[in-house]
Amino acid sequence: MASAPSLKRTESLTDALRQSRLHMKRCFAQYMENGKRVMKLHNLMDEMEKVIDDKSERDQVLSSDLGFILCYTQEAIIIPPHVVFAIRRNPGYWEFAKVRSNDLAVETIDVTEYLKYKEMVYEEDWAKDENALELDFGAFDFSIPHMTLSSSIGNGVSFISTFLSSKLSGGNDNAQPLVDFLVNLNLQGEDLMINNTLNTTSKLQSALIIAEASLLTLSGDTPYQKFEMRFKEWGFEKGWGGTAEQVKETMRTLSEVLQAPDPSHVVKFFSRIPMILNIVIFSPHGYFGQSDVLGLPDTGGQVVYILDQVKALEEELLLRSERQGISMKPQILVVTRLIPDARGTKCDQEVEPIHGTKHSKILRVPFRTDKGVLRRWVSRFDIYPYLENFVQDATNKILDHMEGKPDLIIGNYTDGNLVASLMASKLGITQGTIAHALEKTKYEDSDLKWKELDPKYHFSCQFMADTIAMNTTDFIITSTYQEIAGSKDRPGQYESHAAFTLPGLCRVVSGISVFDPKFNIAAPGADQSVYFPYHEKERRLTQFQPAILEMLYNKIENEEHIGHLADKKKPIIFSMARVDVVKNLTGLTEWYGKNPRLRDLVNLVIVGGFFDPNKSNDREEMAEIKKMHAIIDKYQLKGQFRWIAAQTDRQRNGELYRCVADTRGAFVQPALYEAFGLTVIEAMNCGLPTFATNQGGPAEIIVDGLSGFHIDPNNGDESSNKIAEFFEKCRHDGEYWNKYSTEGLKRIHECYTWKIYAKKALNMGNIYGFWRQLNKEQKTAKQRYIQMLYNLQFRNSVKTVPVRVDDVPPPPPPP
Ligand code: UDP
Ligand code: LCN
Repeated sequence: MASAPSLKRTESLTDALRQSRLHMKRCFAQYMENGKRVMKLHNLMDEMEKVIDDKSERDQVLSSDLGFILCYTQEAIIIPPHVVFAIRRNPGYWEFAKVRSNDLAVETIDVTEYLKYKEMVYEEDWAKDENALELDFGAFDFSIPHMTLSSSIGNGVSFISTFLSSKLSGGNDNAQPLVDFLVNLNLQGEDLMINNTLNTTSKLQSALIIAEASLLTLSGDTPYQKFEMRFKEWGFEKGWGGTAEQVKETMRTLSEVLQAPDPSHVVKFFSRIPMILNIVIFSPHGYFGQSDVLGLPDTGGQVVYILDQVKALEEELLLRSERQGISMKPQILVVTRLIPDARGTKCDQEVEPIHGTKHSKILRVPFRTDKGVLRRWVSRFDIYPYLENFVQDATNKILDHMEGKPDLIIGNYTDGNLVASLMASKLGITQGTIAHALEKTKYEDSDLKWKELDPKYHFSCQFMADTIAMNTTDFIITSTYQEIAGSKDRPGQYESHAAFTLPGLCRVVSGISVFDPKFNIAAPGADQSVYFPYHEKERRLTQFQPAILEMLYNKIENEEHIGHLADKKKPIIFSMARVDVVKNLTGLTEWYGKNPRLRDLVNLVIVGGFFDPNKSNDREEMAEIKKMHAIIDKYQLKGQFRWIAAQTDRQRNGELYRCVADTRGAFVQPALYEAFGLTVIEAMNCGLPTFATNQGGPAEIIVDGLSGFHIDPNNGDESSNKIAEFFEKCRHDGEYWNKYSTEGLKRIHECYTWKIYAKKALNMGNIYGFWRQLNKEQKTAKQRYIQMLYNLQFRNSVKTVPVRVDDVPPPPPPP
């Protein structure tokens, strides 16, 4: 965990306490009153209110240095007579200080000591055990450069290319690792770029000069085959380009890198060389399919993301291989679980070509236990006992399908990232990870309370699997900055793994640093052939419109919709999500119910889940469904509100967003927390003005008041009034709605497209492919540590997860 170098630490806290000593003493005495515990900032404030009941006095205290420090306090641990503060003034930067309540003496402590205080609340004996297991992944990173600025977090490629450019400069010897790397470049058994003839920097530089001169005599479009033989004699292999012009540009870039490297040339060169053709993408859990799977347990945006990602990556790979002049075709395999009890989906098929691609497939491998193949679905929280066999079986199948090793392995979510780590380290392949959402920050104090939560969530496995994968992987793709390092007030999802503790199991004093250059932001897009603007009339999928209008407006209540919209002229505010607590569709419905102004201005339509709680096999979902029915009754919403069951047809959903835009309505994403929020960018792509939660990814997607609006899910009145104000303004100003529709689209085109994503992701694959070679020794040492941890600790945690047995025997084999 980084600590802020410029802060005066202890002195500033001591001074702060001195400023309002009397009040502070009372306050600290109050904190002591209920004994040892963990307090969040709002708890500290509430307790302060109890002892300083005069508001002006309280304001005075809060405007002092102490108030300033309190604002940055994330939590405090009360272990009488001490209050121990965790202070975070900037993303990634933490300080820890201990204050003695009776005399307000202050002492700065390190992260290990801080974690021990936290453990004291839950497991004092273990906290005091001098030999308790402590994990320190950072101990292996001494040779890896780290960023220092919070603003640089997530710009790994740019940081590494700057570092590489200085490492490669200063003489031929320094550039030799790049030459060695190019000599060894090989894809599917074919040597590329240069052969052993050009095995030193000076030989390569001279040959590049000769080759470039010869290229000047050729017209730019001369195919590589025309001069291939001559180039081979000089030591060049395929991969430089398909035409003389392309070859010249790649050679010129390399010459620049060898002469005086600068970061932009390093990035450009690595974006041009053929290092990746075959990619494996792991997403083992849930139902992974191309139709009828959304709405099934654990199956949401991750599936949408991966299918779109594959299309974009394949397109970019095809473009690149043509530009590189190589004839081999890329292949992407999405590897997931084969589920024999497929509930009408194709999840029981071993191989399925991916729509919209030429060479990509889904490969399904079943979970195998001692009792044979597991037929039923298992929750992502219970998946750990099956993963080792899955890796073995999947690896064999992948090697078979690809007729060799992949060039890049990408994992998704905890299970996929663990599996990717095991396979990538075994085969020595570049690895990337994607979390979508890390579970740790979703539940308060989930690390400290792991024992209580483990029977349901198996966090002892999940948090360790995540930490193992973060440390094994070569690079991490995130959708937003906040996913890594949060915001000013809220720590990021990865940041929460910087230091944490599972009392009784292990204390992670250094899990991952958000300043590690492996972090990169590459935001996903939405498929623009499905989600395109409402005003592109000639592209509109008119065939769906009658059914959509029926679904929105008819008065019938059935299995697909309940409620109805009496006034069809009103704009619609629309939301679509899985019906779980965090998505907060019930919250939105209640805000609407409570706000007569909003009800007067617009209708509300939500899409998600089923109406019959008994159809769900998820307790949380059942409760949300029941709550929704209660809200509809309580606020008498029928006539202004329509609830449509989960919709699985993406094409039709695209048209649905556009039909809502036709009403000059808006999309509302009210989640209590959203890791990224694909629906937000789907809506914006369709030109639908969007209001989205300020908790998580959407806060970054939308610039509040410019390309849409932020709403506070914890302040329903304020949020519903903000929406009402928008529609009031729209009533009076015909252009107001258009402005937000256009600005939303502009934001998408600038930052959130799959094209931008694919370029970034493949550049990462290449540059980190080289980086891992440069840091081989450090990587091997860390890998050994991880392997030991995996064997001695993680496997034991996995043993605590029950192995499922199918309730019904498998059907007899066909005669
Ligand atoms: N979705 C859908 N039908 C539904 C609900 C959601 O097709 O009834 C789609 C939605 O269009 C989006 C994805 O599921 O593509 C949800 O992704 P998001 O990132 O919003 O949330 P997640 O479910 O991944 O948490
Ligand atoms: C999971 C989530 O919770 C969403 O916020 C993301 O948009 C989705 O995955 C795709 O990454």
